[in-house]
Amino acid sequence: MCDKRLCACRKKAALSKVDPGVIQELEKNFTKFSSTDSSSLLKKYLTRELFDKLKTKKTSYGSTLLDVVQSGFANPDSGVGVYAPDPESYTVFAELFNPIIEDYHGGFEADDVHPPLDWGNPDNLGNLDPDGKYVLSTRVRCGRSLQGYPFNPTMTKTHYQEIQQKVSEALGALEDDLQGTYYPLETMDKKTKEKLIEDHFLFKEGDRFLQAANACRYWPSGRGIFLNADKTFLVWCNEEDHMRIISMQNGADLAAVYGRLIRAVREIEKKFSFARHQRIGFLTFCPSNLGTTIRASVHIKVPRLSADYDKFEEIANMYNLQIRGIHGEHSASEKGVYDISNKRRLGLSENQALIEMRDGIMEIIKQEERLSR
Ligand code: ADP
Ligand code: DAR
Repeated sequence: MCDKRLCACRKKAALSKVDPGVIQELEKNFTKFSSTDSSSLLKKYLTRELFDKLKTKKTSYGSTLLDVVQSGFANPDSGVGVYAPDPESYTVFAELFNPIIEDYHGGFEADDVHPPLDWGNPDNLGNLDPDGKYVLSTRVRCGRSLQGYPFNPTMTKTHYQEIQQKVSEALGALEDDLQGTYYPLETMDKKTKEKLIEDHFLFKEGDRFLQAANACRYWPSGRGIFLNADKTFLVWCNEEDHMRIISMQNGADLAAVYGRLIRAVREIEKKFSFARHQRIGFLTFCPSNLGTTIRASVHIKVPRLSADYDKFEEIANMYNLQIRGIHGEHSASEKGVYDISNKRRLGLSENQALIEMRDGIMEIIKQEERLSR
């Protein structure tokens, strides 16, 4: 992707100064943000001193501090508040990203190094709820960025279309239970789209955090979803990340879901070079997904435990679990069903992340059972 001409452009971009208009926009928004209540990690770590230090920096892709913080400035209710506009921004703006990364991933310090990829043996994870009393469905996903491409705010329409072409071509060669069809969002009818979103297969549209991060330009061009016949293996193209590789099915057979994801990634990685940093692992648009990029979740019915939400959250925090609503991030629970998943993705292996999720879910089930006696 990075031909000589492009590399020369990038070198020039890195040496050029940040546009005065960008600095003016940054100053205006920082002043407003400074007097706005927010519990985001951006609010916690972007001091005036650090802001002054970073506002004149630029990556070779041309990304500035504005590209990093604009979503968090516009959405004070963000949890994290920053995104990486390109792979290099994790280095150029490290003084802001590193404390946020350490805080989010539970102590991954600036001199820590993410461990090598280790899937482990999925068979060891078993079925979390063989009697089907609590777990409705299980999903394990990871993110992958194609080497040589920037991330959303810095991508051109051609980038989106090129990535879609490469991804759909590679997925079209998958066989057996991974065989399926790629559906570009551009040609998907509204009814099909709404049904896929309602049934938890397709990503939601109009996420205000992504919109404010300039992650939805040219929408829906270059975006789409790959589905196998059973809808147990899916790949999202160019939503938040270049690829989200997803395995999911009804029930609690974590071993089967995780085993399918491993098989799929091992097939897909034969076709691409993924962006991976020697210290922070696989690179993603959001720092909350770095490292393993793994989110392993269950949709679980825990009406008794969730009745005391503080206790519910306390147990989740004890096991490094994150509670989401039924339609994922920033959504509400329905009929006592929650999306519970591992929170940490960086500083531990894929295998360790799955074990951490399994142990946490088993404790949640144990607590719900205790309350039902
Ligand atoms: P991610 O960042 O992993 O994509 P989101 O929170 O955006 O997660 O959720 C994406 C979609 O996946 C949502 O529709 C959500 O309901 C669905 N989902 C997540 N976990 C499960 C699960 N265990 N079973 C069924 N659907 C799930
Ligand atoms: N909404 C942003 C992102 C948080 C992590 N979730 C992602 N990347 N989907 C926030 O700062 O809350």
